[in-house]
Amino acid sequence: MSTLAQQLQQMEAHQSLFELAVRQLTLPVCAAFGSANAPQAVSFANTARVLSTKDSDSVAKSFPNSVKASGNVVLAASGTNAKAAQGKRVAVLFSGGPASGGHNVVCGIKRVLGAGNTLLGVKPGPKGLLLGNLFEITDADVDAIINTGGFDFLGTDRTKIKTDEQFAQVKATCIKHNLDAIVIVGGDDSNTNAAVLAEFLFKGIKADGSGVQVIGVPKTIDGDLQIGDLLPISFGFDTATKIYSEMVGNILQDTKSSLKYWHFVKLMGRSASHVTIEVALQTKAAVTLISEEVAAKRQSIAAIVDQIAQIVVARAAKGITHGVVLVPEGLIEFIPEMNALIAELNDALAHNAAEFADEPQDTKADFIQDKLSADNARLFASLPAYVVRMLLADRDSHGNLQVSLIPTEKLLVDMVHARVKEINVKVPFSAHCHFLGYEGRCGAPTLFDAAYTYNLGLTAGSLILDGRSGYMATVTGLTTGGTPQAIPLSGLLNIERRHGQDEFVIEKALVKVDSPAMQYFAARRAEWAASDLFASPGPRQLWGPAAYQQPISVALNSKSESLAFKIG
Ligand code: FBP
Repeated sequence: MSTLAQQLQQMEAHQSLFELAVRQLTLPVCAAFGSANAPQAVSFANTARVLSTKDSDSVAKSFPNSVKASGNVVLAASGTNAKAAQGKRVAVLFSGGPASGGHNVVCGIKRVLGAGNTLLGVKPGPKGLLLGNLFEITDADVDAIINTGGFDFLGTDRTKIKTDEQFAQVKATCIKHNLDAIVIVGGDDSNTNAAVLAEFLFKGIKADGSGVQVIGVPKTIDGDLQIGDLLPISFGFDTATKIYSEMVGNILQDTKSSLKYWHFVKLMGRSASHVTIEVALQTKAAVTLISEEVAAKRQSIAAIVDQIAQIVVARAAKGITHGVVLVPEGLIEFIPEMNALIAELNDALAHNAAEFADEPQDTKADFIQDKLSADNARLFASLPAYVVRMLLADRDSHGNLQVSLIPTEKLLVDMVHARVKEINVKVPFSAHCHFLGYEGRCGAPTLFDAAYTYNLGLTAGSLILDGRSGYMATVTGLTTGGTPQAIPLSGLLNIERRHGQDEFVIEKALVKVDSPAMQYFAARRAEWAASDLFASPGPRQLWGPAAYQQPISVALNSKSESLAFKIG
């Protein structure tokens, strides 16, 4: 019999009671893979669906090998692959921000490759591929990481592979490790990277003239990698939004208990408001802002602030002096006047970089304000110092404003406070700010993400054993058992102007203001604002009646009959 101290020490290093239990969870697999305990590789055949974008002709010229091989046709599993390749050496890497379920992608690939092939992990992310930092993943690794994390097993980074030198480094890594295939687990930009690499590595890489296959896997908590029914959602979104919803639900419970606070909660998600609308649908908070709607209605900051203040005042008249306001991370950039200001600021900072750098700290704002047009200068001057500071901060490696650093929630609190007092000085308004982001990206996956990612891994591994390259693995029919499919990456590429030049990119999917999820939300929000109808979704469940839930926005948008998902 061990002492409590000994038992506690045994729980260190990922051996908590929870982690021990989730490792034992058997994950359902699509019928195509056969039994859950010994999934088999599937082969793929063309479907009738051909993908195209406005730039398909240019894509065909720049990605000739990929387009010729796939014809931009979607593939679907066509049965067990009796001729699955053997002896393949496959590398897998994570790219971009972390998302729950990444470990299960690795586990799915490893299980379907079986003992006849080798899986190598790349650390960390695309940078690890350039450095040639690879190691062999074992069955014991799979047993340790399944249903846990996070991306901590391999780490991740945001290196964009674009220069000739970087392509040469990738080629050298492929040769050094005798790779046959690479799986890139990432978002829209990382899957664009996968498309570019697939074309570059298509042939002539190895001594016998053959190439290295590249397969993408769709991840991002932002939910902005969606392709209709072919890809209703990226993995990681469900876990992140369920974690945020639990926290917002807890805050809502607190508001109705302490009866005196408004909480302004900014939610991660970069530009798109998918995360925010999902948390709104889960929790029914009093006020939720959707960036895409703000842009569509061309709302000014003053209009947004007035809208919130009127709700605060109306609730106070009914004796409700508390509530929650959900704010999407990227809101600032969608407010037309702020967007115009940011665009002019970006130009002014770029054109006056040297003088701006030499300017003393306390006159930098005045210096740049003088370079702005009258309207933008007026708006800039009206902003509080903490927002101005972030607007003038260094841009990220892609030249973008770091929106997550801008305390939009604090700006709204200050402005709403002032507006409420203008409307009725007697209305109490005491507020707290929160930013929910990093705490949702690496929690143990929900059952939806755990099962989805495991099946995405089985699909990605099967595509490799079927000799495919230049596809993104997907699993469709998530409420009817699941079907492994493959989306030709070249069929998704558009040309966009980025950093002053034309680039092939996979378009970010923003919230559609006429989508079923948005329509449902718009039909309910007045009632959620008028009285406390909130729900507390509670912690995510891996067993029991609440475990089998897909995201509400996904269920609405895909016209599901219930929230339940069904794989297998
Ligand atoms: P990905 O699109 O790469 O999955 O990143 C998602 C995200 O979590 C965004 O929601 C957020 O704006 C950003 O990453 C934060 O980036 P970082 O991890 O570099 O701080």
